[in-house]
Amino acid sequence: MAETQQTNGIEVLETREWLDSLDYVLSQGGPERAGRLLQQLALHARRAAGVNLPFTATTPYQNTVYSKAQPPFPGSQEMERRIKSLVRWNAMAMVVRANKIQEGIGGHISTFASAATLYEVAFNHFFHASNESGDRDVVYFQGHAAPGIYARAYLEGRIPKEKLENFRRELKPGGGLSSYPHPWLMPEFWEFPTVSMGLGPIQAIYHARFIKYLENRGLKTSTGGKVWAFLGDGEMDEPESLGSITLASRERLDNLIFGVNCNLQRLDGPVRGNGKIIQELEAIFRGAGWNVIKVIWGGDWDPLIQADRDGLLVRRMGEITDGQYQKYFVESGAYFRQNFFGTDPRLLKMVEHLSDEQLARMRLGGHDPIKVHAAFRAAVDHTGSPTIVLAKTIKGYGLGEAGEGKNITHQQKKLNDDELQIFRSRFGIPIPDGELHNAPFYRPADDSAEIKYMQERRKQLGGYMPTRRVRATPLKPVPEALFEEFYKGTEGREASTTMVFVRMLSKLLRDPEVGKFIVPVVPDEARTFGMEALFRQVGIYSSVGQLYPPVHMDTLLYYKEAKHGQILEEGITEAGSMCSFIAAGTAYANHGINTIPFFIYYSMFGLQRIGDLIWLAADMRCRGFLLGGTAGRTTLAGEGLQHQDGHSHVLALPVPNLLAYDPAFAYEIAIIIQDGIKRMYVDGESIFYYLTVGNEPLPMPEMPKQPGIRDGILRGLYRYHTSDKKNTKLRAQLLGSGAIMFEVLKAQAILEKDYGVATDVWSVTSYKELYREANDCARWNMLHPTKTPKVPYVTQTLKGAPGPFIAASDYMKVLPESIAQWVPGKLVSLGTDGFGRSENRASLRDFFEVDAKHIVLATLHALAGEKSSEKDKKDGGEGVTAKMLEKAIRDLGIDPEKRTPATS
Ligand SMILES: Cc1ncc(C[n+]2csc(CCOP(=O)(O)OP(=O)(O)O)c2C)c(N)n1
Ligand SMILES: [Mg+2]
Repeated sequence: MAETQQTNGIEVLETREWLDSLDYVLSQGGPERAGRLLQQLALHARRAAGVNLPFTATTPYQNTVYSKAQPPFPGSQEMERRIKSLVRWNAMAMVVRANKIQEGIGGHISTFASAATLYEVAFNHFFHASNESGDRDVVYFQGHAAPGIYARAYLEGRIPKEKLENFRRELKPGGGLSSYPHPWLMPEFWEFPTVSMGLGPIQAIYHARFIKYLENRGLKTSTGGKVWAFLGDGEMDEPESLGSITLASRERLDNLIFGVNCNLQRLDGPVRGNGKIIQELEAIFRGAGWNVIKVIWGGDWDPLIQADRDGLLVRRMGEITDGQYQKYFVESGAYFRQNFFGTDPRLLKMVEHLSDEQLARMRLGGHDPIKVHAAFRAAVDHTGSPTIVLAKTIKGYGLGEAGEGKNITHQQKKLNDDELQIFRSRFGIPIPDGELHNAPFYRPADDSAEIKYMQERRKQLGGYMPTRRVRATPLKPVPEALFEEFYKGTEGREASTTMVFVRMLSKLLRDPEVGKFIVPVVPDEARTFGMEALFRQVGIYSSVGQLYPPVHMDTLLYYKEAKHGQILEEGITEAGSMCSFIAAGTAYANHGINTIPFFIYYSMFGLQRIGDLIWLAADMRCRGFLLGGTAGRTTLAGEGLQHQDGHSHVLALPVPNLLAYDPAFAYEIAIIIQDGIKRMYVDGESIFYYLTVGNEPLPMPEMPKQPGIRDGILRGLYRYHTSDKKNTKLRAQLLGSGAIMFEVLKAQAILEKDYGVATDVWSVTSYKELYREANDCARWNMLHPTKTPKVPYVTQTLKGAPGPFIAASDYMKVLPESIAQWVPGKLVSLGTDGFGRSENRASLRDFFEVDAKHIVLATLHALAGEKSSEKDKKDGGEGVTAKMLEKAIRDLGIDPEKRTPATS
């Protein structure tokens, strides 16, 4: 016992001596010198005696920026506090009023309440709408903090009071404000939809990377802008939040700053009740190579921390779980004293000069403008890696009993009169008691000191934020000559539609006008799509060029990485690739650059896997072309059920401004892409495209010379082939799409030759377009009963075509069925409902019943049900009878007892 004490005694002495020496080095050489010394010591210990220091991914639970190293605050703290209070009040009032007027309309008070200081410091000192080089910062605002952003815009005079009144009532006369950031709904205000959690952070990473891409390729000359992403600590649990963080460090994205509001709570309760979210995130991000800045304690704590020579306080801070910290927020100062400091008399002694009241009000770092400013300054000045600022705050800060730190706070939308009064008094809003009940908005006069101050700050920083603007001027249309070879077809040679597309892409890349704007994006699948020749032609983008001699350098197809490389070869990440697509497809607005992205991927891993990002792209008015490669449930042979896509066109239906095409022929692709570039980049429409392309080699025909074919291709339907057969009573119309068009053409030949059915063939390039237009007509007709009814394009086009309509595609039957009510006749749909199989194309098409023989059978069966056929039979004519059908089944070699593909 005595010996241990003695050992301890020596240890204490020894420790003290080392600490004194270190203090001396610190005072003489500063923190950097001390840091180097410590590194040398660690190295020496390891080399000399194999001392292995225990791995720690975290630093102690204290602020990263040492209080003595804080820069002076560059503004008037008092003025900024008053402005912040006004923003707080109006943000709260907006939600409370909206819910008083319309029960259940929703909104969030507590998210912004906890983040107000983070935003206000940034708005007054960091967010550049324009910097000296003409560059700008882009900011991803946390979706649920929207009321705070609106409240500030109201004070700036950018949003009138009437609109504030209509928060979440967008359909009110005069318009309202959308719940969350939606560029679709507020195209001059919001830039980035962020409310689907996790999509903000991943977008921000790829956006920051795309900015470097633009700069390295010489397309963007202004520099120095930062990408800020303000995020929730609960949000960091989304896989998309963390999934791409190593890209940011690998690419040394020092133009990227994450600000995580660590209020320790999410919707239901604590983010990490039994742990510490700040430490966990620090470990993750440090491990990934980010610069981590923690802002945990406010200035009130500085004297205590400085007096904590033995590290007792810091150790105690590190012991407490987040669940317990949250309890301190709602409990009294006495509880805090007893529970936190009461474990050690020395800790108690540290705070004996503070009253319970004072203890309860000790501010956290995220609520202290000086600490937040210091952290942001350090983040902005940091070079060589991305930065994450982890700021500790209290959820519902300022709401007091109405929610501060409580688990219900996220959902709090109403404050009673007492709570309003307390809030008003705490933040010093000059609204008299008598008027409080309705939580009125409050804005001081334009010439008040507060408004003048905030206007001046924004002027200094280049203007208001957020502001969305189309900054690019329209492109010229791509010359017709570029596409002409595709109108000619392949003269009997076989080519897949993927090959056709890649050839078109390669030509576009060479075009002197538009070439430099083309951004091919591919998630490690270029070889699958036969795109490897592009590696050499335009290079793969790499921010460092190519630091190694690539294999096969002597060949034409070597893996060429270059600083000015044009291809974004993203590796295996469809989500990341989609974010690059979005960054490129919105640069026309964000950076005034008309980049045209072409993102090609396995169609199965698109709308199904990253559908939420595609929805976001739509909201963001993103432009560009999504290419669902190796498409079609029966066209992609061998790959089986996790690869074979037969439903992406169904999943494309919900996205309002996404045009979806399933082209069969080279010339169709040419017409669609040419027109797409025009509509998006010349006419400036807020649309984007989805095209499926297959890998089955097929002879691409010449474009039929018929008037209106272009229009037909774009609108979704045109007649491809008219039967030569005259004088026959049996007539049918076949509708084909994508690779199944070639089965349709085979069926047409069989029907004519073996069954005497005169058969026309139609190419349906887009069921979605047909459905949308027909629906529009039907709606208009319902609303205008006295006017001449509009006839949908599909009805007009198919009018008078005799016989039943048989539609066959590589997609689900529901796709053609979506237009059935507008088809002037009986429609039978053949499609690929069900799980795919590993098989060859012929077997797959037999299994899914979309091959020529099933198309023939479906046609004969439909003819048998036709009125004319019934009549023929009565007349003893040549109508199709059940017996004939039975024979056809036999002759065609169809097994009537085979399993149903839809459910097997
Ligand atoms: C993908 C997704 N899932 C769920 C939600 C619903 N939701 C909205 S806010 C919220 C909690 C947010 O917590 P946190 O990220 O910590 O933000 P805080 O409000 O605490 O700042 C949840 C679950 C959402 N918006 N997006
Ligand atoms: Mg939170």
